[in-house]
Amino acid sequence: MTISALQKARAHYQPKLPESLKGAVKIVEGAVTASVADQAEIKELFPHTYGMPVVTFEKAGQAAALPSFNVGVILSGGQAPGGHNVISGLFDGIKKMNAANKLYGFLGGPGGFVDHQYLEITAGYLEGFRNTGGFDIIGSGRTKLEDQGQFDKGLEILRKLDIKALVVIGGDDSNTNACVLAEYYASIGAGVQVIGCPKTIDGDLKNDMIETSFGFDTAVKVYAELIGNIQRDANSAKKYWHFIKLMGRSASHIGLEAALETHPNITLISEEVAEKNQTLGEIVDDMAMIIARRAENNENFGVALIPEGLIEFIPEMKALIAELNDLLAEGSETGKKFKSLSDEPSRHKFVAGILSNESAKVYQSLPSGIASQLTLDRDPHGNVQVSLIETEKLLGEMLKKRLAGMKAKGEYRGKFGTQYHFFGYEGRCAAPSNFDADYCYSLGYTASVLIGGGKTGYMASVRNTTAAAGEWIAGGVPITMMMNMEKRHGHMKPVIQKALVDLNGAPFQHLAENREKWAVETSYLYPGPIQYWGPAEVCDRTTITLQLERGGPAR
Ligand code: FBP
Repeated sequence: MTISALQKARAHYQPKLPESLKGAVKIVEGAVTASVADQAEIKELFPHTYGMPVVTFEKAGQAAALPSFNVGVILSGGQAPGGHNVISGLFDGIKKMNAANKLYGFLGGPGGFVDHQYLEITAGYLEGFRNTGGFDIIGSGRTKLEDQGQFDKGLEILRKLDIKALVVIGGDDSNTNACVLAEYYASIGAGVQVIGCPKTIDGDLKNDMIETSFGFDTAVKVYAELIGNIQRDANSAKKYWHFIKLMGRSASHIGLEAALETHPNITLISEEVAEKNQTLGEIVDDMAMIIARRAENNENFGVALIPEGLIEFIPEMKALIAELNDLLAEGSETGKKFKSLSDEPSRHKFVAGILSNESAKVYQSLPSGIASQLTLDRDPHGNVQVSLIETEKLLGEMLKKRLAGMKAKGEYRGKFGTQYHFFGYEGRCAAPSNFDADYCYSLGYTASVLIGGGKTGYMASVRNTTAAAGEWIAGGVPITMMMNMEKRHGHMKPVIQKALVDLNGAPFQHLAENREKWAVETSYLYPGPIQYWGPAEVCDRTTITLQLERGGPAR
């Protein structure tokens, strides 16, 4: 295989580990835990894995000799930079415990576990993947691991390969499922441990014990570089407004961090839109005011960041989407009828006819292309595939009309040229930043220590991440501690609480304090590309979000 010069040099990078993981490790148990909410229900649903203590690792004098064991690993959901380093840390950790230990990777995500598709990850195979982006070492997938049949099927292959522990690398849904699996295996005395690792570029799997999900750091730095480049172009050509949609299915952490890194003119935050109960029309009005104010200064250009999940946070759109989910559900009569119509105008007419009056009004006010995107197939979790909805174009098109109206009334005298972008896939497989390379390797290594310590139902946790890597605190957090009950597909289910943008938190407050100035003035920041070698303040810096959340300055 031919590899790039960067890959060649990067292969020699030795990720930094917390001091506690550098030699023999002692596992120190803290106090018992409780779930973040709905304690009675969660306790009843997880009798074997509820209430376990948080554990932290400390340096020990000597490592206890362990008999050899085998481990399985699954990559679940969307790609995130650093997944290969989690696997490298896990591999090195278990090999250090006993050179005869083996690591098996299930292929193509949870589906590979159920269908018994796997490969052994050997030292030679792993070599080419260290410090690289992507999940191609074993592939990923979005099969939901949630019913007993799948768990039993998976147990067959675990038994065949003599696997003692399974590591699930995934987001909130995948780790919820990992916890259910841990509980099930404990309840039947299967003798298999299950450990989770916090992954997602979306940054919404975090809490007091999990400071950030891996991949967020790298992905958002890639987007910030691109946004900075576009801002410099906009400020040079002075003729376009750039509408940039940023990935992040639900929470707006990516948009918020990208804004803190680049100071664009407009940043929409979905959580704020929901809090203010804003309509699409009101969002467009606010944006039009900023465009008009910049035009008064002859600045007929700008950059607006739009979170991918926005559409589902606008109350009227949320109601419309919920109705569409029910009406077009697989197997429903209306869903079947809809699918039987082949041309777009008949589908549009049919949908408008079955919606409630309120939602029909909203639906019919949308450009037809966007309306039809709302009716596209849902993902396996029943979610609208927000990455397929061109919200950036929707806003741009609505603004064109709004500004034309303002012009007719003499309220706007500018020119409005648009460019549209969507950044998501550009960042999900980027070569991990030093932070993600170190953090992921530490998470994988931490998972190996949890396995060696006989833990199950835990998520690997590495904290104090704004300090130097040597001072990071490694350990494990019972997954049940992060759970609450939520309604999913009409039923109350135990799930890991998703972390949306906290409007009272320091990162959002920093944006709120500065956005008026960033809107009208052109005070762009140009962060440039991720640097892998050079001064620590450039190469090892974490995200501004993490820094502010941990009480630090915004830089
Ligand atoms: P995960 O939560 O599984 O990590 O995936 C996140 C994400 O990148 C979202 O930001 C995005 O909406 C989604 O995946 C897109 O997934 P896909 O490429 O499978 O459509």
